[in-house]
Amino acid sequence: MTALKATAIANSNIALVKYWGKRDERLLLPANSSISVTLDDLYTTTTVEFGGKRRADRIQLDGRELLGEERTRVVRHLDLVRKLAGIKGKARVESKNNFPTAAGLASSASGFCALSLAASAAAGMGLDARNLSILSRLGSGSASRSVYGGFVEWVKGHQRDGSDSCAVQLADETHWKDFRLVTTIVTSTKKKISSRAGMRETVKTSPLYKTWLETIDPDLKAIRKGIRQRNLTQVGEIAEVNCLKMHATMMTTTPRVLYWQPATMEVIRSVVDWRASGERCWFTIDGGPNVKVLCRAKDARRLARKLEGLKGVKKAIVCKPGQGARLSFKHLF
Ligand code: 2P0
Repeated sequence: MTALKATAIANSNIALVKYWGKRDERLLLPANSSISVTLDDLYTTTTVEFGGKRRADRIQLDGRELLGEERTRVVRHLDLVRKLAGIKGKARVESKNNFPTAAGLASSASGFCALSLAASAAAGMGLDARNLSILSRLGSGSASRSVYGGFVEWVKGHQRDGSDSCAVQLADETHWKDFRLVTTIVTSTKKKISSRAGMRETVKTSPLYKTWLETIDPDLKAIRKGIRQRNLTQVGEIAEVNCLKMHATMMTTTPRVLYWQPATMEVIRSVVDWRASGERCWFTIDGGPNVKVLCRAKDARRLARKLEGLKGVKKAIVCKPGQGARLSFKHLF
């Protein structure tokens, strides 16, 4: 068979109302809907080629051959694409992140979205955005949201087969030009507990999990309105409290899921103190130690410098709302 090749770029996304916990582990169906912003400056580029004379899939990330569990997840996703497309050829996959992998910067979101788009295009599938979101979700839940630019909701859906669990765009990347998210990096080492394992244990053992789910709908409703009205105070307040609720739920899991480092607390305290003295800034934290700070465009560079001055903060990256996943003609091999 002749080689079929495609390259895709997908940006990372950061949830403002978080996804934490599944109702179906196999189909990656979430227990709650979530809302995120797609970021312009953090992205994954992936080239997939099926066919040729390969006897096994060959998968590289940032020049390193994937092994073990990481490789298995990608091979399983390629198997799904091969099944849907009705093709058999083994694949060569090369993927490049422009940010540290597995450091709480949502690499699985951009990674599985780019893989889904590149692999489905290479296999000649030509998926629409809805089906691309569903395919991406089957690789990693948060990847379903990176299909779209701007502000995005992953609607949890109700069907048992997951056919209505996919992302929708709330507003594109031009809607809120003044919105910025400053990502701090306090560590770029790989975390010990994956989000997948952490959320599985949380659902099973955290006494707060039921309450977490009960408070999601009001948060979704308020943040949708805040995004529509470009109201940073409203979006910031909801995002900050939602993130603290998620972390409280994680921390009360057995065994505990504790991602924070001393520098995480240093940033949290500083953001709260700066706000008390008039700064317009709010924080959010994913499944990792790095803190993201929501603010206005005109304050972003100054806040990034202040954040870089804090103990334990290695770097602060200013991001705008970015675009959705797209194909590229610049193949990586
Ligand atoms: C989110 N996170 O909404 C939440 C907030 C981390 C904290 O989605 O098992 O890598 O592949 O569906 O998507 C991280 O979880 O987990 C995540 P799987 P995923 O962004």
